[in-house]
This record gives sequence, C-alpha cells and structure tokens, in this order.
Amino acid sequence: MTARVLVVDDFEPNVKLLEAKLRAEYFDVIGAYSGEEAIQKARADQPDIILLDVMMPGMDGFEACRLLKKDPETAHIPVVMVTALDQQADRVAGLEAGADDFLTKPVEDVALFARVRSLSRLKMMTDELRMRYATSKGLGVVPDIDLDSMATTDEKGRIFLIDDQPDQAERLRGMLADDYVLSTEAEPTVALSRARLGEFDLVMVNMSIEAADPLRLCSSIRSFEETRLTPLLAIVRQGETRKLVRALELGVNDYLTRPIDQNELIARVSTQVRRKRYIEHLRSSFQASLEMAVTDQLTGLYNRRYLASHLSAMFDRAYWTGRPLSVMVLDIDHFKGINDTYGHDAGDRVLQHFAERIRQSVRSMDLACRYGGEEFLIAMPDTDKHAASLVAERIREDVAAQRVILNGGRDEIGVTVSIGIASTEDGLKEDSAQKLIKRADEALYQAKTGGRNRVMASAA
Ligand code: GH3
Ligand code: MG
Repeated sequence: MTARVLVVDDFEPNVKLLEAKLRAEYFDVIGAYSGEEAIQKARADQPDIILLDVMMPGMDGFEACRLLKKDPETAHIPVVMVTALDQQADRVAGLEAGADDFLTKPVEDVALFARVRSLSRLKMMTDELRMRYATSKGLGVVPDIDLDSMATTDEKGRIFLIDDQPDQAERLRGMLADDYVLSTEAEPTVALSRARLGEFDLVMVNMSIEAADPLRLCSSIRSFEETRLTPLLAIVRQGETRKLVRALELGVNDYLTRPIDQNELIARVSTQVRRKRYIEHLRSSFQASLEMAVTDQLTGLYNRRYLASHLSAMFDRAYWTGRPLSVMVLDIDHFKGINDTYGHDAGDRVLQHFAERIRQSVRSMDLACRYGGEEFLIAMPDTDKHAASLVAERIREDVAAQRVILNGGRDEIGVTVSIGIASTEDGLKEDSAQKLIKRADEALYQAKTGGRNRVMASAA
C-alpha cells in the first residue's frame, strides 16, 4: 500500500530528511515550508496524510491544523503533528486543534512508518465510503446529506478495557467517568466474547496483560466481524517500542504510554470515538441512500428504477435456463373514486394496505414493485402462466374480501383489483422484458373492459 504524504516544516533539511525516509519506503512525498503553503498544497494535491511541524514562524502548526480540519476540502485528511518538544501540553493542544496523531523529533523510523500506514489505511476506508456515497448522490437518488456535519449524539461513548490490573482499571474509570461508560475485563477469553457482544465504541488493551499474549488478543479483535472496525487503543509501557510497532501493524489504531496523563487519555479516546462514529455515520448514510434508491417510499415495495435494472436479468435467466418467468400487472379499480370520496390520504392508506396484501402473497424470490401511481407489478421466476393465475386469483379474492379501515374505524372501504398476466412460456421469438410487461398490460386492459375485479392472462 502506498500513500501520498505532505511533509510540512519551515526548516528545509527536516523536510528533506523525512522525504528521503518516506521515499525509501515508496511513499509519494510533497513538501511545504509554511502553514499557508501546507493548506494550499493540501487543497491542490489532496494528500493521504499530512505531517505537520508545530513550531513555524507566522502560522504555526496548531493554527494550520485547525484551518485544515475546518475546510471541507481537507477535513478528511489525517494530520500528524510533529513536535520537537515532548510536551504533554503540546499534544493536548494538537488534539484539540483536530490532529489525528503525533510524532516527536527526532522522528523514529519505525514509529513514523507505523503511524503513516495506520492512518492512510483508515483514510482509504473513509475515502471508499465517501466515494460510494458521492456516486449514489451523482445518480440523483439520495438526498443531500452533509457528511461532515455528524449526527451529534448525547449518548456516552462505550469503552471496553481489557486489563488485569484492577487499580489501573479503577484509575482509568475515574478519569473517563464524565463522558464515557467503562466496562472492564481481566480474563482474556471472556474479554474476547464480551468485546464481540458489547457493541463498544472503543476497546483498550493493556499490552502488559499476563494471562494471554496481548498482541494475539489485538489481532483476534481485529479479525472478528463484529469488532473488525472497532477502534483499538493499546496501553504500553515507556520503551516498549517493538511491541507497539507490532501492535500498530496488527491494526491497533492508537496508543497511550504509562503513566497515563488524564488530558491525553481523554483527547485520544475522544478522537477514536469521534472517528468511529463518523465512519458509522458514513456507512449508514450510504445504506440509507441505497435503500432509498430502490424503494418506493409510500409502500416500501421496490420502485420502478429497481424493476428496470432487475427484470431484464430475470428475463435473461429465464431464457438461458428455459424456466418460465411470469409477470402480473395489478391495478386498483376505480381508485380515483376513492381519492375523490375520502381524500388523497385515504387513497395513500389504501395503497399501503394493498402493498401489504401483495407482500403477504409473494415468495422471497418474486420481485414486487410499485410500478406507477396505483399500478403494481410482480415478476415471478420459475412460474408458468397457470401457477401465476392461481397466485393472481388468490390476491384478487384476498383484496376483495378485506375492507380497508380508515380514520380510526369511522370509514371502511371495499377495494377490488384487476390483474393482467403474461409469461415467457408463450415463447414469442422477439420477446424481451419490455414486451412481457406490455402483454401483461394488454391483459390487464381486457380485465378492466371485461368488468374489473378479475384476472386475465395474455393469449400466446
Ligand atoms: P380503473 O379502474 O380504470 O383503474 O380506474 P382508476 O380510477 O383506478 O384509474 P385512473 O388511472 O383513472 O386513476 C388513478 C388515480 O390514482 C389517479 C391518481 O390521482 C391516483 N393516484 C396516483 N398515485 C397516487 C398516490 O400516490 N396516492 C393517491 N392517493 N392517489 C394516487
Ligand atoms: Mg386503477
């Protein structure tokens, strides 16, 4: 995996040094020598990650970071603060400015690559989601949701701490109590199953735990479907660099060094929880947009767009397998009269009621959709005309037998439906999905002119 890294430092040899290290590992490197230049290059070149020096004349790193995180063009790019001072205060100020991580000068190679890799991996994931969302938005099928105005939630973040040292666990609980709910577990195997069930926003692992190999614990958490994307934060002792690097390679997102400083703990925990919620927000927006794209909002059945894309595939499949495909078109009788007498809302209720009757009558392999205003279509694979007629007749009877209750019981309407059927078994040579629907429509017309409340199948 390679990534484009923007290195920002007012002192040119520092930029050249990091550039050489990163180039040697096949990263693509861009340099900038001031906060202003960093912002301009971040916008223009869209790097995957920004290494940002804190102390620069003019606009310092904190200010540059704040501006980068405020700009929708650059807000999604991870920022790593590079500080000469190993000062707790600087780190906290950086996190408050929106930085995603830190490196201390002189920059250690292993830590540098581990950080850059971990953050660019995360960025690739969010980029993918952003892109999918943009695609469905481009198709004009989703409402404009501002992805970066995250659904703010008052819900306290849920954290799971795996630690066999009760006093440290209690200390952390005290530090986090205001904004988080902390659950703890000392026994590694129990911890694994609790992590999978708990729907946590963050899992913290003490890397000095004794009853099991903490690295294995981390890699298990990474591999389970339920916790694959849950942020992982390692707690390490000063100087445990090798273990830490290994942990980062296994997908641990961040770490804290003991003794743990409360400000840094809170800053790092909140960054991870915020990031996780952002990804969840992206995912569910995308999911919702997909559902919206293929579903009719009033009835919950598939919409015409979905039908268009799937019916031809069903048709081709019928053709290649030689199995019959039947299509029925259903149209409510005198529906206009219902609207006129009881109002449009009552008409909508009737449509919903009717859609529910359809849902109850079809198999999961059937495709039921709202085809037009009060017209519905059901495509049934592996179904010949005779079987389709039986299903249609059952729906017709079912609809005619039930009265739709409206206005809390004050009104009751009887509804009937006319249905037209066509099947591929009629075996017309020039057949297509469109022609099949057309034949079903013609049969429907006959059902209407024949007196309504009836089923008609197209003649071969
Ligand atoms: P027919 O028995 O010949 O099918 O008569 P009809 O009244 O059902 O058919 P027509 O096509 O004349 O009228 C359909 C009506 O359905 C007209 C339209 O206003 C109404 N309609 C279309 N979509 C909706 C909707 O989403 N909600 C409601 N309430 N009415 C709708
Ligand atoms: Mg009608």
